[in-house]
Amino acid sequence: MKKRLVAMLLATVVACTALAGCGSKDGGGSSTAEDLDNKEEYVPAEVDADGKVDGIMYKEGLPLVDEGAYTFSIFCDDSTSTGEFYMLNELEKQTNVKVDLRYFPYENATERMNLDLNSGDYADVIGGWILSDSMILTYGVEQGVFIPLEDIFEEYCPNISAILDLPDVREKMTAPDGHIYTIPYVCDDVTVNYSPWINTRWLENVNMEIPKTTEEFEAVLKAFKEQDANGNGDPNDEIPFSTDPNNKYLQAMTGYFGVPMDKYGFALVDEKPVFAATSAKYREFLSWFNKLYEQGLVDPEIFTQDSATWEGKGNRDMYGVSIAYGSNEFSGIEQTTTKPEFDPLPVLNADNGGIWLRATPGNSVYRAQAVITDNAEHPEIIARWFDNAFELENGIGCNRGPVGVVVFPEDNDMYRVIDTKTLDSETQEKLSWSNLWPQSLPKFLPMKFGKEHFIEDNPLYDEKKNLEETYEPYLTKDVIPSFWVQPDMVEEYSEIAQSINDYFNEQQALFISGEQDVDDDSVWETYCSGLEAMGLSTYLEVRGVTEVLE
Ligand SMILES: [Ca+2]
Repeated sequence: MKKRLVAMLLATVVACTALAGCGSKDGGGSSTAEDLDNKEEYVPAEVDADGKVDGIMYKEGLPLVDEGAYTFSIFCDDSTSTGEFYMLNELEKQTNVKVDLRYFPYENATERMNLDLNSGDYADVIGGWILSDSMILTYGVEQGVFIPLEDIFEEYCPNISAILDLPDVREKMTAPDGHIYTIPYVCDDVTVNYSPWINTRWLENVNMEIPKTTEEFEAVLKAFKEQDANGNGDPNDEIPFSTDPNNKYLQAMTGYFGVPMDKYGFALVDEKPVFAATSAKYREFLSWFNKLYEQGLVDPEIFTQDSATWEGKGNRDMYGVSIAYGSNEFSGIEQTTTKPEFDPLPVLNADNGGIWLRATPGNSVYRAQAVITDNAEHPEIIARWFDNAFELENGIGCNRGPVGVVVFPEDNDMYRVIDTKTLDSETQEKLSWSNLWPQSLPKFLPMKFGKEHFIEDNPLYDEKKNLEETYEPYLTKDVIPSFWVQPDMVEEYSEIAQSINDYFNEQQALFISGEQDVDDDSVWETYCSGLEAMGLSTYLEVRGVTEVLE
């Protein structure tokens, strides 16, 4: 469950980096850098004789307020099977602050957030993977709906300030107008996020080895389709290849042809970012993958199914290969101490230039994860509430489970993590990762803390570690660089980025499914000129990418 949620989160954040998520296009016209920096200076209030700021918040220590004195609302995308988040209740006990949490599944949350923002009836905090850089720019820099936080952090938030002082963090968090609009979310991260996983039991059943080239891969998929690979007696219920509907990552396989691409069509070639969505190599990938599709080797619902359908088929042992963050997301096989049936599909054609895009350098700074809006009364209470959530033992609670219940301090700053399977099933569920904390919201543990300070009673087999080790020799050295759009370009860029991204995805589906013939030069030309007509040159200029790969 843990890995599965991380998966969803990571996928979506990548999406948010360039995606223009905002529905509002009437943000007051174009702005210049000068007229943007006229936000009211934050003036810290006096502290009264009770040690309270504004007569409500204790400036230091816990609780933050007197009982019943303050409630704020958080809107985010998330889910919980119990209807509660364990650590939110713990934080309420510590701070006396009540949280009115409004959460929606990722699929519906963006639409709901846009409705709220347009109506003016939005929450005090908006957070999660539904936020994006362009929303920070539109609603923060341009409109002032999201408020600048740097002075509040400076005045009241020692933990957040320490996080901002970590290498590169403050720089990445600071918007082009010099303000910080979000609560920082800094964490250890994986070098490979979404990748194909192959069923080794099926391979044994069809008597084949793990494929190493695109030709061998095709032969394996054919064997999966033609034989009773899952061994249930029915030779026709196998689906050789599928992918996570929310994180398809199909274009990543252009790396097998030498161009490791991200979901926006950017790639690193000789470690330099280029736009590759009109390149011959991407076209070669599409043509290859269309042939797999035409032979019935690809899930016919790949472009239409939702997560539940994908998981359902995986749980019924119908998938030979699927792209996913972790194999248990779709296999339904519970993680144990031993290796699961699924292995990482190696980077194909590795002996012939096959390469994979490095997702992160091993850690990530998420700068569009939680904002405080101008509807919030006493934003400093909210900032301190997050600051308290970032205290070490609260961070442990949000990441692994509450201290004293799941995690126990030992000597030398070490913490023992018990096997939660030893607890009764109700407690297990209450303390499962997705019920600890809205995992789409910022949380914090010092870098590598889990690796260096946790002693696991029952360490689960780490398939992501196996994946990372398998891929490391074939990963790009760098990652696609992040960027901020200059304030005067925000509106224009948002619209262009949204249309280009939608078009890129639509066209990819049409080419793969064969509704458009990728091998027809005039069709390909029309696709390429479609991108140009949408403002590709402006899009690339804003992102500082100068090369369009041919
Ligand atoms: Ca079968």
